[in-house]
Amino acid sequence: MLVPHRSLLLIALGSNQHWQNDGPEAVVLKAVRALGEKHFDVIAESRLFQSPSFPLGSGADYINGCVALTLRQGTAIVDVPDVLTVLHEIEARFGRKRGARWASRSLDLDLLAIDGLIMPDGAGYAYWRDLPLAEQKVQTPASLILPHPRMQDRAFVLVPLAEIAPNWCHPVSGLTVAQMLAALPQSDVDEIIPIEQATSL
Ligand code: A4P
Ligand code: MG
Repeated sequence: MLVPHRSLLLIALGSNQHWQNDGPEAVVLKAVRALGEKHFDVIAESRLFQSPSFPLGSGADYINGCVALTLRQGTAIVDVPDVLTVLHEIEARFGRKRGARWASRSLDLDLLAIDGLIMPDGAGYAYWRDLPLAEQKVQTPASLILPHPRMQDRAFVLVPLAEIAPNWCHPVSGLTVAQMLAALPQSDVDEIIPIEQATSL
């Protein structure tokens, strides 16, 4: 499937490991620059936030942020799966090694949404969204799932996303980002601290 003309891409960034001389905050900032280098125009950037790793005790605190992108004119990206290929290339440049699900990582780039696209289809999306927690730890999708099947569950995604796209509407639930965030337990949201207020890593 072709990336629809002028579509808005929402990306979540996360890091909880150093890469070379850079800590998680510098890695995320450099990754935003890398996204804007060639294939994408960066339309909006959230602040960065610090939070405990999920599941609790699975590693060091994370730095998270979100960006909104559009495809740059003339980019070689044409098909939707090409977007994920480019994100994986950028992750690899910053030392990402794929280990166990939710293992610590120097850079995670999740494609949250491309406009209101649902991929592979309604049933395929619902399978990944409804996967029990124990299965989520061991099963990994082989192809692109859109919207990202866990975005509605994650305060570390929705808090930064609400800064740049509060009115984006989930094509399956019909909820906006602001509504998904309001549906989370306050205790989850309270753990997501803007880095200027957090103790340094
Ligand atoms: N894949 C399919 N659809 C997508 C999509 N929309 N975006 C495939 C990105 N990737 C997608 O992803 C596993 C496979 O899913 C890939 O091969 C890709 O082709 P991954 O990035 O290797 O695995 P992951 O990051 O461990 O899984 P996932 O589902 O992205 O998990 P999360 O929710 O990102 O969890 N705690 C805090 N505080 N902050 C964090 O950022 N991140 C995680 C990772 C755990 N705990 C965290 C944080
Ligand atoms: Mg990921």
